[in-house]
Amino acid sequence: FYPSVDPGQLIEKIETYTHGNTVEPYRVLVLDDSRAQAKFMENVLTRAGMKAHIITEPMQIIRALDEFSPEIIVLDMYMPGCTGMEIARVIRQQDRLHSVPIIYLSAEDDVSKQLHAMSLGGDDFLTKPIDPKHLIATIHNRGRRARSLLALMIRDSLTGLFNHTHTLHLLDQEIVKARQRDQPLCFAMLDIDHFKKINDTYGHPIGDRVLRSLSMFLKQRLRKTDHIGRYGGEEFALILPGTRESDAKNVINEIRERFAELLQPAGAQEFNVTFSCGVAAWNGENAQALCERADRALYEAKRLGRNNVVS
Ligand code: GH3
Ligand code: MG
Ligand code: MG
Ligand code: MG
Repeated sequence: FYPSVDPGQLIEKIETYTHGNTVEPYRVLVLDDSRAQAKFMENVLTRAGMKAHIITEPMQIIRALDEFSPEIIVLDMYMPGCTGMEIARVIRQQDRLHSVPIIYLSAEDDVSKQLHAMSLGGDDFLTKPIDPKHLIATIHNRGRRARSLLALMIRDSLTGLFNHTHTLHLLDQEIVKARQRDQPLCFAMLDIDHFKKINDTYGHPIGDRVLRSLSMFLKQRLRKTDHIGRYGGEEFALILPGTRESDAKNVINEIRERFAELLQPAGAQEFNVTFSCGVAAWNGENAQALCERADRALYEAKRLGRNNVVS
């Protein structure tokens, strides 16, 4: 039933409103045991400007989730040895995949069975034969909402920097890359000096503005490939891929000196803010151990009198 319509024709129209601008293509994972259906899906998705990863055996799902890291998952219902429902249940058990939309695509037309499948973690139930326009529109809408939700989930709302959880996730990823590429990596923990006093003297809103001011400052001065996170209240984490310890220290010291010169306005008054920083060069250890070393270096920087960078 599938290739009765020429996908190319209708997809071109869809493209104009879904991918008119330069959005990263949605990564869509499709599991369907029918090779013909799989091929059809690949064709439809690719022509709609999406990145399709097609698998035809349920056993391949674990690896595909890991390596392809899909943003949307399309599941067939009936396959040898396994149902789409079972797959959905497994996916939903993983925190990391909690908000990834799951769309069933099946010939099953018994509504009670469809609802049962949805109750196990599916977001939509589409029936075959599917109109490609309908399929693409569903995937696109689900994908767009999942993306905007994710964007909120990984950022800190005050500064717009990555939040604590995502920063640690990025650190894990960068450690994997550094190992694969045999490249250096530095992690730095940065903490504003006497921040409590700033809040007490000028008020909490001014304190918040200092946090935003430092965030902007860091964003402007670090590389595109670096990651900046708000690790805690007035603590920031810097992940510097491809950077050696001495270079990291130099860059951060330069930022420290410049930031300390900035005058922070508070009504008719102005004041200066400094920070201390601990840097640790990755030496093959895991993320937790690396963080602990940076934290110890930060503690040392505070102990030595603040407004300095220690490795
Ligand atoms: P040190 O130099 O040793 O780091 O001293 P400190 O005062 O900076 O450190 P301390 O941990 O004693 O105080 C941190 C303060 O940061 C206390 C807390 O109220 C404040 N803080 C945490 N989060 C925020 C925030 O989002 N906004 C504001 N304005 N203040 C915050
Ligand atoms: Mg099937
Ligand atoms: Mg602190
Ligand atoms: Mg502090």
